[in-house]
Amino acid sequence: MERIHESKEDGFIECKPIASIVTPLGEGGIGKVIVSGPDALSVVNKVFQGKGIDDLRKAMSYKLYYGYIFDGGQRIDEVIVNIAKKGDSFTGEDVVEVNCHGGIRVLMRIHECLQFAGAKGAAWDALLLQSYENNKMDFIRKEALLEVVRARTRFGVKVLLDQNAGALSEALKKGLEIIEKIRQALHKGSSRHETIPYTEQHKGEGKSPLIPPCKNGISNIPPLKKWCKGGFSDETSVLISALSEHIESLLETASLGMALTSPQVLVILGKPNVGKSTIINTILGEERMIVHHEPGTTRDYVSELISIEGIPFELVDTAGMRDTSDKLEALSIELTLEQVHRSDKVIAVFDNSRPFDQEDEGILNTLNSWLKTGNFDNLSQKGDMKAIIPVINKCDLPTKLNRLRIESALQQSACCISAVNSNEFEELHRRLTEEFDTVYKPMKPILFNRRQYLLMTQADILIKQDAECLIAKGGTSKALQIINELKDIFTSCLKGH
Ligand SMILES: Nc1nc2c(ncn2[C@@H]2O[C@H](COP(=O)(O)OP(=O)(O)O)[C@@H](O)[C@H]2O)c(=O)[nH]1
Ligand SMILES: [Mg+2]
Repeated sequence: MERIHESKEDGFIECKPIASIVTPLGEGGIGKVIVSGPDALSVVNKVFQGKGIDDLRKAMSYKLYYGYIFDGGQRIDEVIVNIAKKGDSFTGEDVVEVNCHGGIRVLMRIHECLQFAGAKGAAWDALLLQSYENNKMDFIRKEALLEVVRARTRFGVKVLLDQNAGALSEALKKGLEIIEKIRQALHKGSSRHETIPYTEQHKGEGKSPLIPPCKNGISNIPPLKKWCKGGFSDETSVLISALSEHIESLLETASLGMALTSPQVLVILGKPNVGKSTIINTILGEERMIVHHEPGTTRDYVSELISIEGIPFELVDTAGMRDTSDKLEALSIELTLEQVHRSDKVIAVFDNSRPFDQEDEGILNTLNSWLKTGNFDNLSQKGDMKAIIPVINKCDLPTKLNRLRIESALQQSACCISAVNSNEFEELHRRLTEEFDTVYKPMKPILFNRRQYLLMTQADILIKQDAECLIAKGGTSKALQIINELKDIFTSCLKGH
């Protein structure tokens, strides 16, 4: 938080309120500066002359006050001031909203005046931090609000507003409740001493029908529900199984959540003249790119943000790829490769009206090298064959292309389209969004950033690695340690530390 603690000469510490411009700096009817902190009312009072109120410190919450902001004797702007006292405000501090005219100059001048009057200038998200520090908003809700303002699609806004309203926070709290119940069940179990520890019971036999032998990795451990059913149906097993399923269901939401907050880079690749720019124009629904019948028209790459089923994509058109001695074209090809390497998905385009040739072969080779350098982070399809969508364009013209050659190289069927006639794009859209669960129920918890995803992955690994220690009676101290670790992970996710 930007709140500054300053030492006075007598050692007394004071806290400056923060002043943040919360509307964009640009032309607009209205601009807003928010002052928030213990002395917010007295700071604004120094520069505000109101009609019908001589001292802003006497102002009441939820009331609007009309007046002017003055800098010395000079009138800066006509404003309406809105007050929310500590307890009523979203930051948990006294808040004064100064609503002035929009435009860079007026806003900046008022912001400067407020700083001169004793506020500390800060970016608008410092207000969220203040709100979080005063327990008005948990960390997840703060993260969600920051993403709401950056959201690219209506669907993104809907999902993120739900997370801001507490959908994910509640799911994490539910996880913490289950963890607490496991702790209680473990205590009960350990006081009864009713069964022999797993390690003794199955020592050396390695053929327990219920629990596989202890492993360091998670790979050999089947999903918990499978081996909890078989006989270990005591309370602890059931609760651990419930927690594991809860974590798994949260992890399943991460690819959608992260795609909503950071647009997927979608590169369109193909030899010159296959119709890449035409495909993009059709997807965009307007003639925004240069389409030319001479091969190699797109010299540089052009990118556009688009929404398909509410998922934002950065769609990148590239220069056609082929061997060339032309310096400019060679540079374009280099740029194309750069784009391919930063992409999450690639639409590989081939021309139905021309036979498969060396240039098409070059495209397949580029895709192969991309697959090899792919970033295997488990989350996106990046570096996965499924991240490549083969498209055969110009299907309105007689077929000369060997389609099977492409389909067998890319191990999947191709989408056949005709970009000039805007035909058969539904299948392409379906392929682009099939990895995301776009059927969304209101207030569904969604993991929407890498921090949350990594923490839940950590919890998933921990519970799967050590589940048998949790279930085995007698291993209680180790079990409690695991429970504490799980609690720490969930708490960090919720509270951000
Ligand atoms: N018949 C036919 N022509 C197409 C189709 N798609 C693109 N074209 C034409 O192919 C030429 C090259 O298209 P363009 O999009 O510039 O190709 P790029 O070099 O891959 O970007 C243009 O004359 C387009 O009108 C299609 O589906 N059918
Ligand atoms: Mg082009």
